[in-house]
Amino acid sequence: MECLQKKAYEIRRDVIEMVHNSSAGHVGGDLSVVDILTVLYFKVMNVSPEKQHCTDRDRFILSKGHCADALYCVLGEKGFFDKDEAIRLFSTYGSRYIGHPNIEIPGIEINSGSLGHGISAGVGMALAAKMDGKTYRTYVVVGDGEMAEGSNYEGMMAAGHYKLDNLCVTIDLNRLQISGATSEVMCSDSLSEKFKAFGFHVIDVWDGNDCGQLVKAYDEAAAYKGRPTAVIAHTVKGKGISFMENEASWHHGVMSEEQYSRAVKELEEVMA
Ligand SMILES: Cc1ncc(C[n+]2csc(CCOP(=O)(O)OP(=O)(O)O)c2C)c(N)n1
Ligand SMILES: [Mg+2]
Repeated sequence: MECLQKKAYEIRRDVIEMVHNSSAGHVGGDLSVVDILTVLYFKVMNVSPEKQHCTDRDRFILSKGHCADALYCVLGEKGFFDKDEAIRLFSTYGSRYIGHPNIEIPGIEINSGSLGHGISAGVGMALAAKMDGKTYRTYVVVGDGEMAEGSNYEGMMAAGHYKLDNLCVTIDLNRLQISGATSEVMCSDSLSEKFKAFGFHVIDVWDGNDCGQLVKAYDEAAAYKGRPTAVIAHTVKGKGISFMENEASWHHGVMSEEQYSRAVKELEEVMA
């Protein structure tokens, strides 16, 4: 297995541990976004614990903030804090590792979890870079269910208006949201056309759980000048655990001991 993909699977393993340990978290969306986060943090973005106060660091916003547990596992793996401590303390009373990202945690740029704000916040960061003559790039990850929030479209309009080619929005398109299929809850079809209409360069990644395909897309985004980029990543919610894949009930499902053992076994077989 390719090195980056292997890391994504190791992080999946951490996510399963964190979610099982806490009986909390959003395992379905974590497993769909893990490859995107792994590629961004370990291949694409100029971020590190040493550079966390450097003004030229790239900026990252997990707009689908309910998947904080996946982000904590990635940030821990990257060395921003003790990953084992985060796994142990996630969602426990008094812990800073709460269920949605917050800026008390090293590496987190902005609080999120109230869906629909990440694109606008990213526009602000990207516009600030242009105004200050800085070269950093801003990366935002949104969910497809989240695209039902109207505020996203104001952010997209501003990104296109200001030609923010230093902004890259990734849509984790897993076709499910909290209570069922996006097609039933609130249709999120034609996202490519919607982003294009607001002036984005759009890249479809047909397997958004394939690190190789994601790396290519982010290389193209970084090279593209004059427009912001939207990477539409076609993912599988619950990816990697057979009984969780494409099942809305695993949005924030809690595993029994037997399910936990099966999940660990399945991941270890892939990584072997
Ligand atoms: C403003 C707001 N409304 C509702 C919610 C409750 N909520 C949490 S997750 C979620 C579904 C998100 O679905 P999607 O963006 O597709 O995420 P994913 O499938 O990647 O988990 C909802 C509605 C919220 N967090 N914020
Ligand atoms: Mg979704």
